[in-house]
Amino acid sequence: MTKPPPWPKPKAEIDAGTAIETILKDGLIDAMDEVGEKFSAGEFFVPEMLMAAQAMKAGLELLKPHLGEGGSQSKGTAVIGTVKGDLHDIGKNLVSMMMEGAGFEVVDLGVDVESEAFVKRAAEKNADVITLSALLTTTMPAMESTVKATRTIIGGAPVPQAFADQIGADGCSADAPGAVKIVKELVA
Ligand code: B12
Repeated sequence: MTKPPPWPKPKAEIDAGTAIETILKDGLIDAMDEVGEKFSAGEFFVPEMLMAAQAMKAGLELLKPHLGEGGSQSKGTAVIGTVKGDLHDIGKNLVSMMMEGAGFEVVDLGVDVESEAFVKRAAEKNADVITLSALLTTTMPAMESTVKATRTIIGGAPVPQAFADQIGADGCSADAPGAVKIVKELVA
């Protein structure tokens, strides 16, 4: 039987006082990268990736209480999820945990999430940001459709283009025909 790799032991490292970032990076994330490399090389298959995922999830649960930086007042609300067609959730969960730790309220929609669901939940929760995760090159286009679904154009008598640029709006117009023109361009 081949010798098992030196699996990271987060509990022992936490108890030993190792920096949380070190445990996360050198222990968990680097180990996962190795799993990915072995999968690419045809040495590991989906069951091995699943086992690694379970180990990583267990490790992250141990690290979770140590990921915060305090503050009881909510700094804002984020809707998070993994895009349609994609089942990877470890990175998304980590982002979620760290954002919670940093004081944000996080609404986690899980994996395989439709663009419309992000937009709907963001509206319901009056969210400040939508946070999309994708691990497959084939699911990256699903990010674009969500971003497109959340395009914002602004206008009104006092509103200049410079303000749209400043706040990251997708377009700005001084009049209604201009609004229609921009919307047409955005949905084209
Ligand atoms: C574990 C794993 C799985 C597990 C997932 C379990 C789970 N619950 O997540 C399982 C076994 C289910 C799986 C399945 C598949 N997988 Co997979 N998987 C992996 C693996 C080994 C690790 C991913 C991981 O969790 N990394 C650890 C986390 C912490 O890192 P991360 O996700 O990158 O997240 C970090 C950053 O990206 C970032 N981040 C993540 N999300 C977000 C969001 C925002 C907004 C921001 C700002 C940042 C951010 O922050 C995170 C923390 O630093 C990777 C290889 C790799 N090293 O990435 C392959 C990998 C992603 N999988 C791959 C493949 C091909 C598949 C399958 C198609 C295999 C198959 N033939 O069935 C299926 C697809 C299933 C599907 N429809 O989704 C390929 C993707 C290739 C590609 N370029 O598209 C990879 C790269 C493996 C490889 N080398 O070929 N997989």
